[in-house]
Amino acid sequence: MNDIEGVAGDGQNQVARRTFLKMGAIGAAVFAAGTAGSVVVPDLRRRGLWTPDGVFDAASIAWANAVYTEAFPTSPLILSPFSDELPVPRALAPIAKSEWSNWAQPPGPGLGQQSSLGNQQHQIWTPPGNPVQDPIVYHIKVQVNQHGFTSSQVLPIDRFGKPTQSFDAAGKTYRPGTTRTLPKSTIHAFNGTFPGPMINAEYGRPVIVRFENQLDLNPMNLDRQDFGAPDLSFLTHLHNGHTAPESDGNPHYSMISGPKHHGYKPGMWVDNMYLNWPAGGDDREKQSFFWFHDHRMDHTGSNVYKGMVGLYPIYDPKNGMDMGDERQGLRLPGVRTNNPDGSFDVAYDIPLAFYDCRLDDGVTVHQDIHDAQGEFPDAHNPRKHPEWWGKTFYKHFPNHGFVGDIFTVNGTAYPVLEVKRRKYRFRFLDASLARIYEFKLMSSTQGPKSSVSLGYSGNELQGQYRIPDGQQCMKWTQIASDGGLLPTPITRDSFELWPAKRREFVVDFTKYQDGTPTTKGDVIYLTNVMKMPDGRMWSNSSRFAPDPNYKIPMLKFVIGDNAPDDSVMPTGLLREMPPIPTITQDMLDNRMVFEVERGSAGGEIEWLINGVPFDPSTVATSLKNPHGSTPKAQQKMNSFNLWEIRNGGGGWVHPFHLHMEEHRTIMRNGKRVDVTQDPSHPDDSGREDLGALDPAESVIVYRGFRDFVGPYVAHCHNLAHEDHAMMFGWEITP
Ligand SMILES: [Cu+2]
Repeated sequence: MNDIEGVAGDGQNQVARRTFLKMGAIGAAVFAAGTAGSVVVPDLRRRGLWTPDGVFDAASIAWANAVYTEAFPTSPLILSPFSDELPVPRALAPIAKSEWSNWAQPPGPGLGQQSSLGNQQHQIWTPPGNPVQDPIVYHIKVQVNQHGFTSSQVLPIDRFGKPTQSFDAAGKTYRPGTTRTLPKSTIHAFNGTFPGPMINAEYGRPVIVRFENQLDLNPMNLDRQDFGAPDLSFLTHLHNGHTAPESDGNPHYSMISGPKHHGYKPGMWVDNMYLNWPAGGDDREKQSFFWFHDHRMDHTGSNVYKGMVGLYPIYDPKNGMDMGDERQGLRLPGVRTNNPDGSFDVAYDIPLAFYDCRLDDGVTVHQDIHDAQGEFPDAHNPRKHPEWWGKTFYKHFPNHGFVGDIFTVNGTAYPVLEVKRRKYRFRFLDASLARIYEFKLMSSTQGPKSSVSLGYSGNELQGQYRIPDGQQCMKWTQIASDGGLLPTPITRDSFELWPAKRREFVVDFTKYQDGTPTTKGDVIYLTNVMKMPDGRMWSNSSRFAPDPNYKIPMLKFVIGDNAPDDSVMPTGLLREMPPIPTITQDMLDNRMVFEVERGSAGGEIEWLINGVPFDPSTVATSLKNPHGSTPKAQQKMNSFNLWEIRNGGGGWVHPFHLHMEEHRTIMRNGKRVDVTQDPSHPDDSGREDLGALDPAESVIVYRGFRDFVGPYVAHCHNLAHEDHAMMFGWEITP
């Protein structure tokens, strides 16, 4: 890789082989980054974690660990939960050809037409077998704006739940017990909204999204606070589209090709081509729900938390199978309206994006090693920021990750949705940095009580409200996971939702699980029963040490009027799975092996894969497989292989995401799960792009590498881990 600006062949970064051998595991990490002339190097050096000969300075590590004592504020208590309506997204309108064809640089298939940099080209413009037609063009501007999570009054509280003082931007201090209106939080977001726009896509109809960086414009002169990529660059990943590298928004690509930078800077644009074409042209590889989010190296977490989230349901019109029309095909809930602008909306088919946040209390010191290293100099950290009271708080901690104490759905805290008495389809997305949820449908006679009023304090306040008398009243019918429709539906009492995962369910609001009909005015709570006090993992869930008192209502459904319903509760085949070949011992022995672990180096590089932090300039190397070889993470185009992902740590969970194609889980913890299911992971039966790894678990997945060539990544989707280099590069070769 000799095309990284300014770092190629930099002899200063070379580590003497002798030194490397003495250094052991930590040294290996340094060595790998150093010899590759990685662009990571200057960053580490800037942070005081790198010395010229590539050896860590012990004192700097100790210092780094000391400042990583994570202190988070307690958000003010929302006094009137379940009064704001759930925002139900509407489809974004495309740009008419008469308009985009007059752009100074319209989208096109030619060399230099893929971005404003003029050095990129779409690998595929028209998918094989598709009619040659213009893609549908959307224009999404990455903008500064502001967002409110609630319209309710709030009561500022401390970590013990006691009323406490609060502040405002003008420097005023308010006495404990004073209720307040929350200021809006500054967001960096797609078209300036959180969540961002929803694109309703269809297989067979390619889409171009022109993402244009306008983050330098700040017409309202909003205070950007002290998180988000400091250089205002972005990189959008459609998670998990079957997408060419130049449109995939991954840092292994962006650092060595295209922008040759962390992302696209203000003033730049990039046309991401979403072919809406299944891997290998195989209908069995079709998916149903993507989302797009920022993927800028080192700041993915802070950019996503600052609002860069968009929704992308994808429908399958072939034979009317899953086209948003409940009278056709699988007859899943959905009533479709075709809009004059070419977009379409589907009623009774609702995406739900989950996101947890913390709001500044004005007394928690903002500290983060990056503050001392030149990021956000205007914040003058470490210090308190009473002027930011009530706005989103985030610091770029590598340690336990980040969990919020206010839970939101589609950008609103504790919303309410009136539903008709009929079936609905819900598309769940965990857009949180680290939080894992476990959802049940519950009824409650006495309704939500604030955790403060129930006597809780500290981490037990997370989620703010509980339903002490909550009882499960309905079951879920799961129809899809990350990889699209499951082979057959799964009936569940509860389900887990890990970061970046999607799962889809049909809920019948006409009756309870015991068969009793619902009546108008009945209330059902979407309830989180997984307690996760920090980014490490859950402390209590249905699978491990259930806490019957932890029942956090997140969304209130109110049963409304009857409505026509032509949908059918699915029972049989949804979608045939693509075939898996006979797995031979030889294939297993030759697999690639990647182990995610918490390294001993601490500080900025404690999260490692195969002993090394992410180096965007090169591909990873497998650990030694049973065959005795250590292959490079390179695959020939149109090949298939087995990859093992191991969680090397006992006390952590990692949602591990593989870009590009959906995989099938073949083995979990040494047992075949394609033959006999693991009850802890029932949807291992479908296809996924994110392996949920419990502590010390391992999975062996079967993957395809079709249709495109070039660099991709795989990484932990706990975004604090990802931003601390728990990622590796891999590539598809011609
Ligand atoms: Cu992780």
